[in-house]
Amino acid sequence: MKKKWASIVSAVILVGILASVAFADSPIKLIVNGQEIKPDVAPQIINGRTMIPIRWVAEALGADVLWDEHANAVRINSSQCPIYKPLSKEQIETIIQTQGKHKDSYYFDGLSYDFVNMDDDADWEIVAKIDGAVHLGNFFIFDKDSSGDYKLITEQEWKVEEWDFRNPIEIDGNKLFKLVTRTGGTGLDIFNAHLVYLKESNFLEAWQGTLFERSVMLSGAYYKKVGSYQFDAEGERLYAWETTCQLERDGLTPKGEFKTTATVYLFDGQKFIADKVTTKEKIADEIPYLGMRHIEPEYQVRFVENELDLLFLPYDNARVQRKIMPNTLVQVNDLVEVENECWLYVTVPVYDTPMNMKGWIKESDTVPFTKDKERKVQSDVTIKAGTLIYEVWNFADISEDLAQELRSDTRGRLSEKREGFARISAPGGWEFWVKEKYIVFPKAQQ
Ligand SMILES: [Ca+2]
Repeated sequence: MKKKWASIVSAVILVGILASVAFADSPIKLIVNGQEIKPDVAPQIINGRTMIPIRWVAEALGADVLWDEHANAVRINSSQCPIYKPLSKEQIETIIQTQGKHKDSYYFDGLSYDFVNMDDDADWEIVAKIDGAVHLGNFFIFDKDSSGDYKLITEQEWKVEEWDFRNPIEIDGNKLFKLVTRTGGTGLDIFNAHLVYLKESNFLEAWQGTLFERSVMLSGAYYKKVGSYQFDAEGERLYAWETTCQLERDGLTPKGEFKTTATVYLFDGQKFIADKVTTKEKIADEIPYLGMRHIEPEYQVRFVENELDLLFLPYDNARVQRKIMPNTLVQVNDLVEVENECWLYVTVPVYDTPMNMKGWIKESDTVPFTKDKERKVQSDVTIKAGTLIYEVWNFADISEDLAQELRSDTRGRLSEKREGFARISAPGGWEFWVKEKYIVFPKAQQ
């Protein structure tokens, strides 16, 4: 196996300072926000430029560093920039009042905001949302213009229930972010997923689909719709499906047949458009009948003991997303019955890129996560901050001189055990050894 961690350590950033030769003999200090950081590889001056191991800087700033093998790239992800908070809540309220459509009528008690770099320029945008009531809210994005002022580039009448700025989907050079909005009214409740992005300061929506919809508006015509989607980064395709069922008078109990539709979308450079040919001919052949009955799962996690394929859709021979490694604990998002077989829509721990981490597996290929399974878990285990770790690849190279304290709680896969030590494969291809007794295993509920 390739020493992936070595690539990370050797990935460096250039500090735009022409270092003086006079300092070359004494070690170069790395100070982040006033605190000295001691990286495993000391900063060095090479050709008059100061080179610093990037992991140490990025993690000190609260970001995750990932080694993306497919793209041959180092990815640094941060949901927020802890040092970059250029505006206070009051200042953001003022900007919203000045530029928003509704001026003084915003409910600022429900305001939350973040600074996110949604595109590829140097500036961080402000994303803000106001939770007004169950179905009411506002969503804003402000972009920094050339004079340094924040300018409103979109305002949506959206009640944003959930936003994820940490795991963008990259397509055609755009970073797509997922938002979940909630709309409805008396007797109607709808959750929609939106994939949005910024391009040249324009706010664009690449796709929108239903995640959940319940209608108890018209007597005798109650229904529930449950949907989801899956993204195929390699094929630049989006698979979406929706199941509708009628409900009894109690507005909860399903009755009658379930109707499921699946659609394939292709990215046309701006948005996802339904690929009618593929959908009609290919999917119709692939999924002659995909009647999914949704069941409320009685558990939140399941244990996968043997290697398993994570599939795009809940049927045998569906496209494979990735492999699930043995002894992995998976998060259960959904449970459906397809042709008398139970399928789970799960999230699996990943260590390469935060993509294609959701998919379908059969419930019968998993077992309940019980107390006796706790110590069998290989993915994920946690190593607590302050634990001594040894950042070497070979067990034989471990020495007390190399011991260093782990800087933050780290999750990873327990890949190998040797003489009381364990090798942990952490996100970003980062490998280190730790004494086995310091491994924190997940706890079973039962
Ligand atoms: Ca930006």
